[in-house]
Amino acid sequence: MSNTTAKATEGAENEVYGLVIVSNRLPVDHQTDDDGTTSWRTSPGGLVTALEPVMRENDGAWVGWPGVADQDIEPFDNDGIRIIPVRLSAQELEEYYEGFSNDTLWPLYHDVIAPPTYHREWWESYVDVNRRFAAAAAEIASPGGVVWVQDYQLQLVPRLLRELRPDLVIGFFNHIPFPAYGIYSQLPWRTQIIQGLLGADVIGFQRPADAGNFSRAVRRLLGYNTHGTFIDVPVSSDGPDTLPSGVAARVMTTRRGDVVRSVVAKHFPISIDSQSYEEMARRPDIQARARQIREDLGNPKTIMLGVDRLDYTKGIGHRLKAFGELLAEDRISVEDVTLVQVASPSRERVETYRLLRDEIELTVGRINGDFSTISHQAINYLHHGYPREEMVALYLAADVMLVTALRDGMNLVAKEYVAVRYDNDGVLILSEFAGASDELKQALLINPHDIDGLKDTIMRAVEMPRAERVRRMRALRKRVLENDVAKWSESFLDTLVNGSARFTSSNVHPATRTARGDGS
Ligand code: GDG
Repeated sequence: MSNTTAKATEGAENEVYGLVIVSNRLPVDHQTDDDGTTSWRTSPGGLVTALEPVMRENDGAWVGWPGVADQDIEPFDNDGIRIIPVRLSAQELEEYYEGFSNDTLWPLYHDVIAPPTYHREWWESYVDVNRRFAAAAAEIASPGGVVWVQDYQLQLVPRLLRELRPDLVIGFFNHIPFPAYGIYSQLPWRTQIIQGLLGADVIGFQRPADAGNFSRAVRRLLGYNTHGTFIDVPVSSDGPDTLPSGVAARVMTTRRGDVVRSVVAKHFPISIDSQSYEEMARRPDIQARARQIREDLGNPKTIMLGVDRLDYTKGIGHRLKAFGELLAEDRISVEDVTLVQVASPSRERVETYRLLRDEIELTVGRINGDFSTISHQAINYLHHGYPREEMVALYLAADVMLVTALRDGMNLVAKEYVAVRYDNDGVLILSEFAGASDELKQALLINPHDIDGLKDTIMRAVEMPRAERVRRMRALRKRVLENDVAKWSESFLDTLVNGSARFTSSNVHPATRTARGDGS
């Protein structure tokens, strides 16, 4: 990141930072020990894994909610990252987070797999909380600094932040899909959300299709011109003198003479810290644990594995149905094949998630009741969160990895499985509705709604000759090792900081040219 300066000013009161990440949840968890002392521990999860290395390198600050309600917590340092907590009340958590984020936006953006709930109070809370996050970022970003806002909980922040600090360079990344207009248009606040996002200079999505859906929504709702990945956002200011200074302006004059901010809406597929997964997999203690897992499962010929947050988007029910039918039809037996399903607890205060848990556990109970023997269990169902070491041991032990999402922004589990398999063995079954399928073409791609197709693919995976497994896994590994999370963030930040190839000496607006100081 060439243009980013870290910590422009030192001092407790008015520290400012050249790179600020803003996300709903901070990458730390509050811990209370037995003796009552409290401390912070870095929390696991896709986004944290993704951004931690970039933050350390750039000595940046992270704005977000610390995970405890109704508490004012002072900024502090954690593992080389400055942490800026934003206070949320218990009621805001209910309305802004569990309500609008997880029960309105989440189901809507995942193609209404579950019905979204629309409540005006939830929306009002979403606006209030987004305003607070924007104010917190505005306070600590250095002049002309870079602010990178994460995910669907904070879609109004880019515009609110631009209003407060027009000098900033603002990026936004959407970790979940962006739906087609026919679905998106249900949202009563569809125009406000689009306008909120357009406050950013670069809006990143997981897949080209997501970026396309967003640009179409902008055309339909606001009538702005789009050209490929560029969107012309009219500048409402009165003239060059009132335009903000700094590279953030990105203002240009179109051929028709309109003065516009050129916003990029493009795919930047997220990834993982691939090397660290491989390194962990090579550790003798983790390999011993993987052997132990196989033994504890009764040394089956094939271990199949699913790892998901217990979420209705992940298609856990579909995979259980396929597995149960294969057992019922005697195409597989519990002596030969066992399924380990890690379903980590998630959003347990949202009703849809409680119902999903009941449904999944009923299905698991039925399949185990019908097919397990004293010595062999059909499904090992684990409703826990595990340390990363245990996850890696499970990936190493698994002959077949099942990713059957009905809709998923990317799915990092698929990439983690591939990164771990330095032995070039193992078969990945991957839903074409997960963003990862755009890149991981050598996986066995499936449509999870097609249960017969899924069953045939499971059989193909179970019976796949070693030579084919190795050929496929080699190709998958090349992809995941080359395109890791460092490359993802570099490519996003590079587009954000250095702008796009669209600016030429003839179309850059004079105010932007002066601010850049490069005459180009
Ligand atoms: C969202 C989007 C997108 C799960 N259980 C445990 C555990 N995990 C880890 C996995 C993986 C992460 O959580 C889950 O990431 P996913 O990508 O699979 O899914 P979401 O949580 O839905 O994430 C998704 C992602 O954002 C990033 O942009 O890919 O599409 O929905 O890293 O390993 N980790 C540990 N114990 C567990 O029990 N340690």
